[in-house]
Amino acid sequence: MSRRSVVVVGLENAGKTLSVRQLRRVCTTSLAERTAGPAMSTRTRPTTGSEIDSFSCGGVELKVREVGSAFQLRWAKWYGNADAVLFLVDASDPNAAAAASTALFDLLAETAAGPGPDGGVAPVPVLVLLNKCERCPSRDARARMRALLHLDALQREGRASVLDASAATGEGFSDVVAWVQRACAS
Ligand SMILES: Nc1nc2c(ncn2[C@@H]2O[C@H](COP(=O)(O)OP(=O)(O)OP(=O)(O)O)[C@@H](O)[C@H]2O)c(=O)[nH]1
Ligand SMILES: [Mg+2]
Repeated sequence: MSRRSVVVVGLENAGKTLSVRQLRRVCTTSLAERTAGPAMSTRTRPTTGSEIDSFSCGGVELKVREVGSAFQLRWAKWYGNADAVLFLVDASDPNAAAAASTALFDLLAETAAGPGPDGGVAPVPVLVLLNKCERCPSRDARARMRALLHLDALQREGRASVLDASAATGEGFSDVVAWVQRACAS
């Protein structure tokens, strides 16, 4: 089975750990099992450093590494070996949007730089996950968050993909898995 590596980054409390749990759940169980089985626990602990989980997903062995915001200045260290990067945003917290936007633009500068004398990493596909979307059900709230993060322009320019999701309810995660599989297939 081929192996692929996914890196999950984002500000503190954005939902990185729960998203990895949800990703594993969608990859390793059927919809019928998820519907009939017990709800997934949403309790997490803050991650110190980085955490790795491995599971198979559509015939590929995925190694998923969460890297906490405390390591933000060193995130690029992990992009070089990644096939895909998920950037998690707490879409229900507009107060965190400015910091998230800065972190996202730094990330995109690093992931798009390509190898070169000035030390970039190979280009890697980036998915911005607007998490906790069940907390901001209104179209206006979602549009405001997209605007604060300049996501429409980033999508238009092909610099990042964007999906709404909720790691708590699982909403949007089949699309997340489909995106990861596409990114890892290329
Ligand atoms: N309502 C809601 N809560 C969520 C969602 N995703 C995560 N949470 C909650 O947000 C809190 C933080 O989630 P984590 O997954 O630990 O976030 P994290 O980004 O890994 O946090 P750090 O590792 O501390 O940086 C927990 O209480 C989760 O249950 C979501 O989609 N909706
Ligand atoms: Mg965590």
